[in-house]
Amino acid sequence: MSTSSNVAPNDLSAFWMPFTANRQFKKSPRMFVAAKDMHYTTADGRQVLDGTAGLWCCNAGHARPRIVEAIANQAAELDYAPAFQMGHPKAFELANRLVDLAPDGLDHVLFTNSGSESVETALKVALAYHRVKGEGSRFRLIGRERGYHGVNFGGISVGGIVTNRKMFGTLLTGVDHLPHTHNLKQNAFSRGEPAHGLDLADELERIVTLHDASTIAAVIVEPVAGSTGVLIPPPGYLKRLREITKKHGILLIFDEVITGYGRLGTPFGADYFGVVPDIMVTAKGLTNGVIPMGAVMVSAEIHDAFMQGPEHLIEFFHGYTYSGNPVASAAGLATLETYKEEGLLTRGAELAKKWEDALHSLKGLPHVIDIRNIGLVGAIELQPIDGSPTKRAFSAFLKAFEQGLLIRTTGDIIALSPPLIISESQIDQIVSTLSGILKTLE
Ligand code: PXG
Repeated sequence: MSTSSNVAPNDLSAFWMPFTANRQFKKSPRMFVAAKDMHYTTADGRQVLDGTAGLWCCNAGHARPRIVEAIANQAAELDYAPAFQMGHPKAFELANRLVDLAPDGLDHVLFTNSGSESVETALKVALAYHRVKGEGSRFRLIGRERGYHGVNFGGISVGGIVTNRKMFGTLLTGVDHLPHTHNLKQNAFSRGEPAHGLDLADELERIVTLHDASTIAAVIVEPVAGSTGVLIPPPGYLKRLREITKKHGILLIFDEVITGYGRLGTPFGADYFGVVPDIMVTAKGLTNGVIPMGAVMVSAEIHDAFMQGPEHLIEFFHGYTYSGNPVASAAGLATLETYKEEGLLTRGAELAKKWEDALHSLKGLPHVIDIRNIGLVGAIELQPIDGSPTKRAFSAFLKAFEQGLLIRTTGDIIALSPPLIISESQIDQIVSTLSGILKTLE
């Protein structure tokens, strides 16, 4: 039985695990076998409080009845319908619901199966849009240092995490990067948006001057960079990117794979920051992480630019076998219903102050060099062990798991993003567990 706690290492060899130290893991595996609401159950029967909503995706918590039921019913009723040249009602219904939820101006939806595919879709829409408008010279894509946009070639090209890029050759050509906004010197221990760094948005003007606006198709950023350790922009930063892109006819893409579906206490990061992009990339929380699905929302202007020419011709040569898959669509509809019924897309705003105070109470503990928070996202940055970066935070991860708490670490940063159903006492539990661990770390 591969679900027991004492699985022999040989049983684990076939699965080459993603973003995992495979040999280390397989020597001492950590297995979840069940989940309900705020907790996982381990193979040896322990309860583990989910401090990360899985991987930033189970925003409504685990095994929520409406979602479970919707998936089962849909699989029995219509398991699959061809995605090309055929349709089924739930994909259209879900697209309509998403347009209702998205900021005004984002009126059409393309479905994918992951954040990575949503990113590729958005980049391709942006390039093709300029071309159908007769501006095919706009081929450049601008990302940001420390950005994470999934693992496919477009995403790692505009992304800015060196370990994800350096093994893979020339990537996409014609890509440039904005500087990241992380500034420990001036902004450490900021509560919410940090004060310094607005001028970093003006770097976009420098990039436009360097390449000329007529060569640039789009700028893609995460409203809050998640994977790279919760980097929160200073006030006005995203507004300024919006102004500059608009001025130069460049599309602005928000990658909301993490910030979407309530994570910041608003439906989307665009709502939190009051900035509407031309394209919004989502996934994860769309189906509560239960069934893989992504959705890319685009403006009517972009969509309508493609709807020219003879009506019998395909307007955009892109899509996936599983775009708008019936079971995924049913999961998405049930997830949105659950969010609505329980007010989860704004619950993060109600808890934000409690969350902020709880996290910042860890200031002053050993090795803690920064604490960041926004909505229901948090990060605790640790001083790396000299010569052994990542070890200190990873050992915090292992200790937390032993003590019944799931956290995420990236480099020497602990990232937290609990399900939006978390209670105040569970927030206290996260912080007191971490407090104990930080005091004992090497
Ligand atoms: N964009 C952003 C902003 C993401 O955070 C992706 C795209 C890619 O999504 P897929 O579904 O293809 O993985 C992501 C994914 C972490 C962590 O712990 C973050 C992600 C995935 C796994 C772990 O920070 N983000």
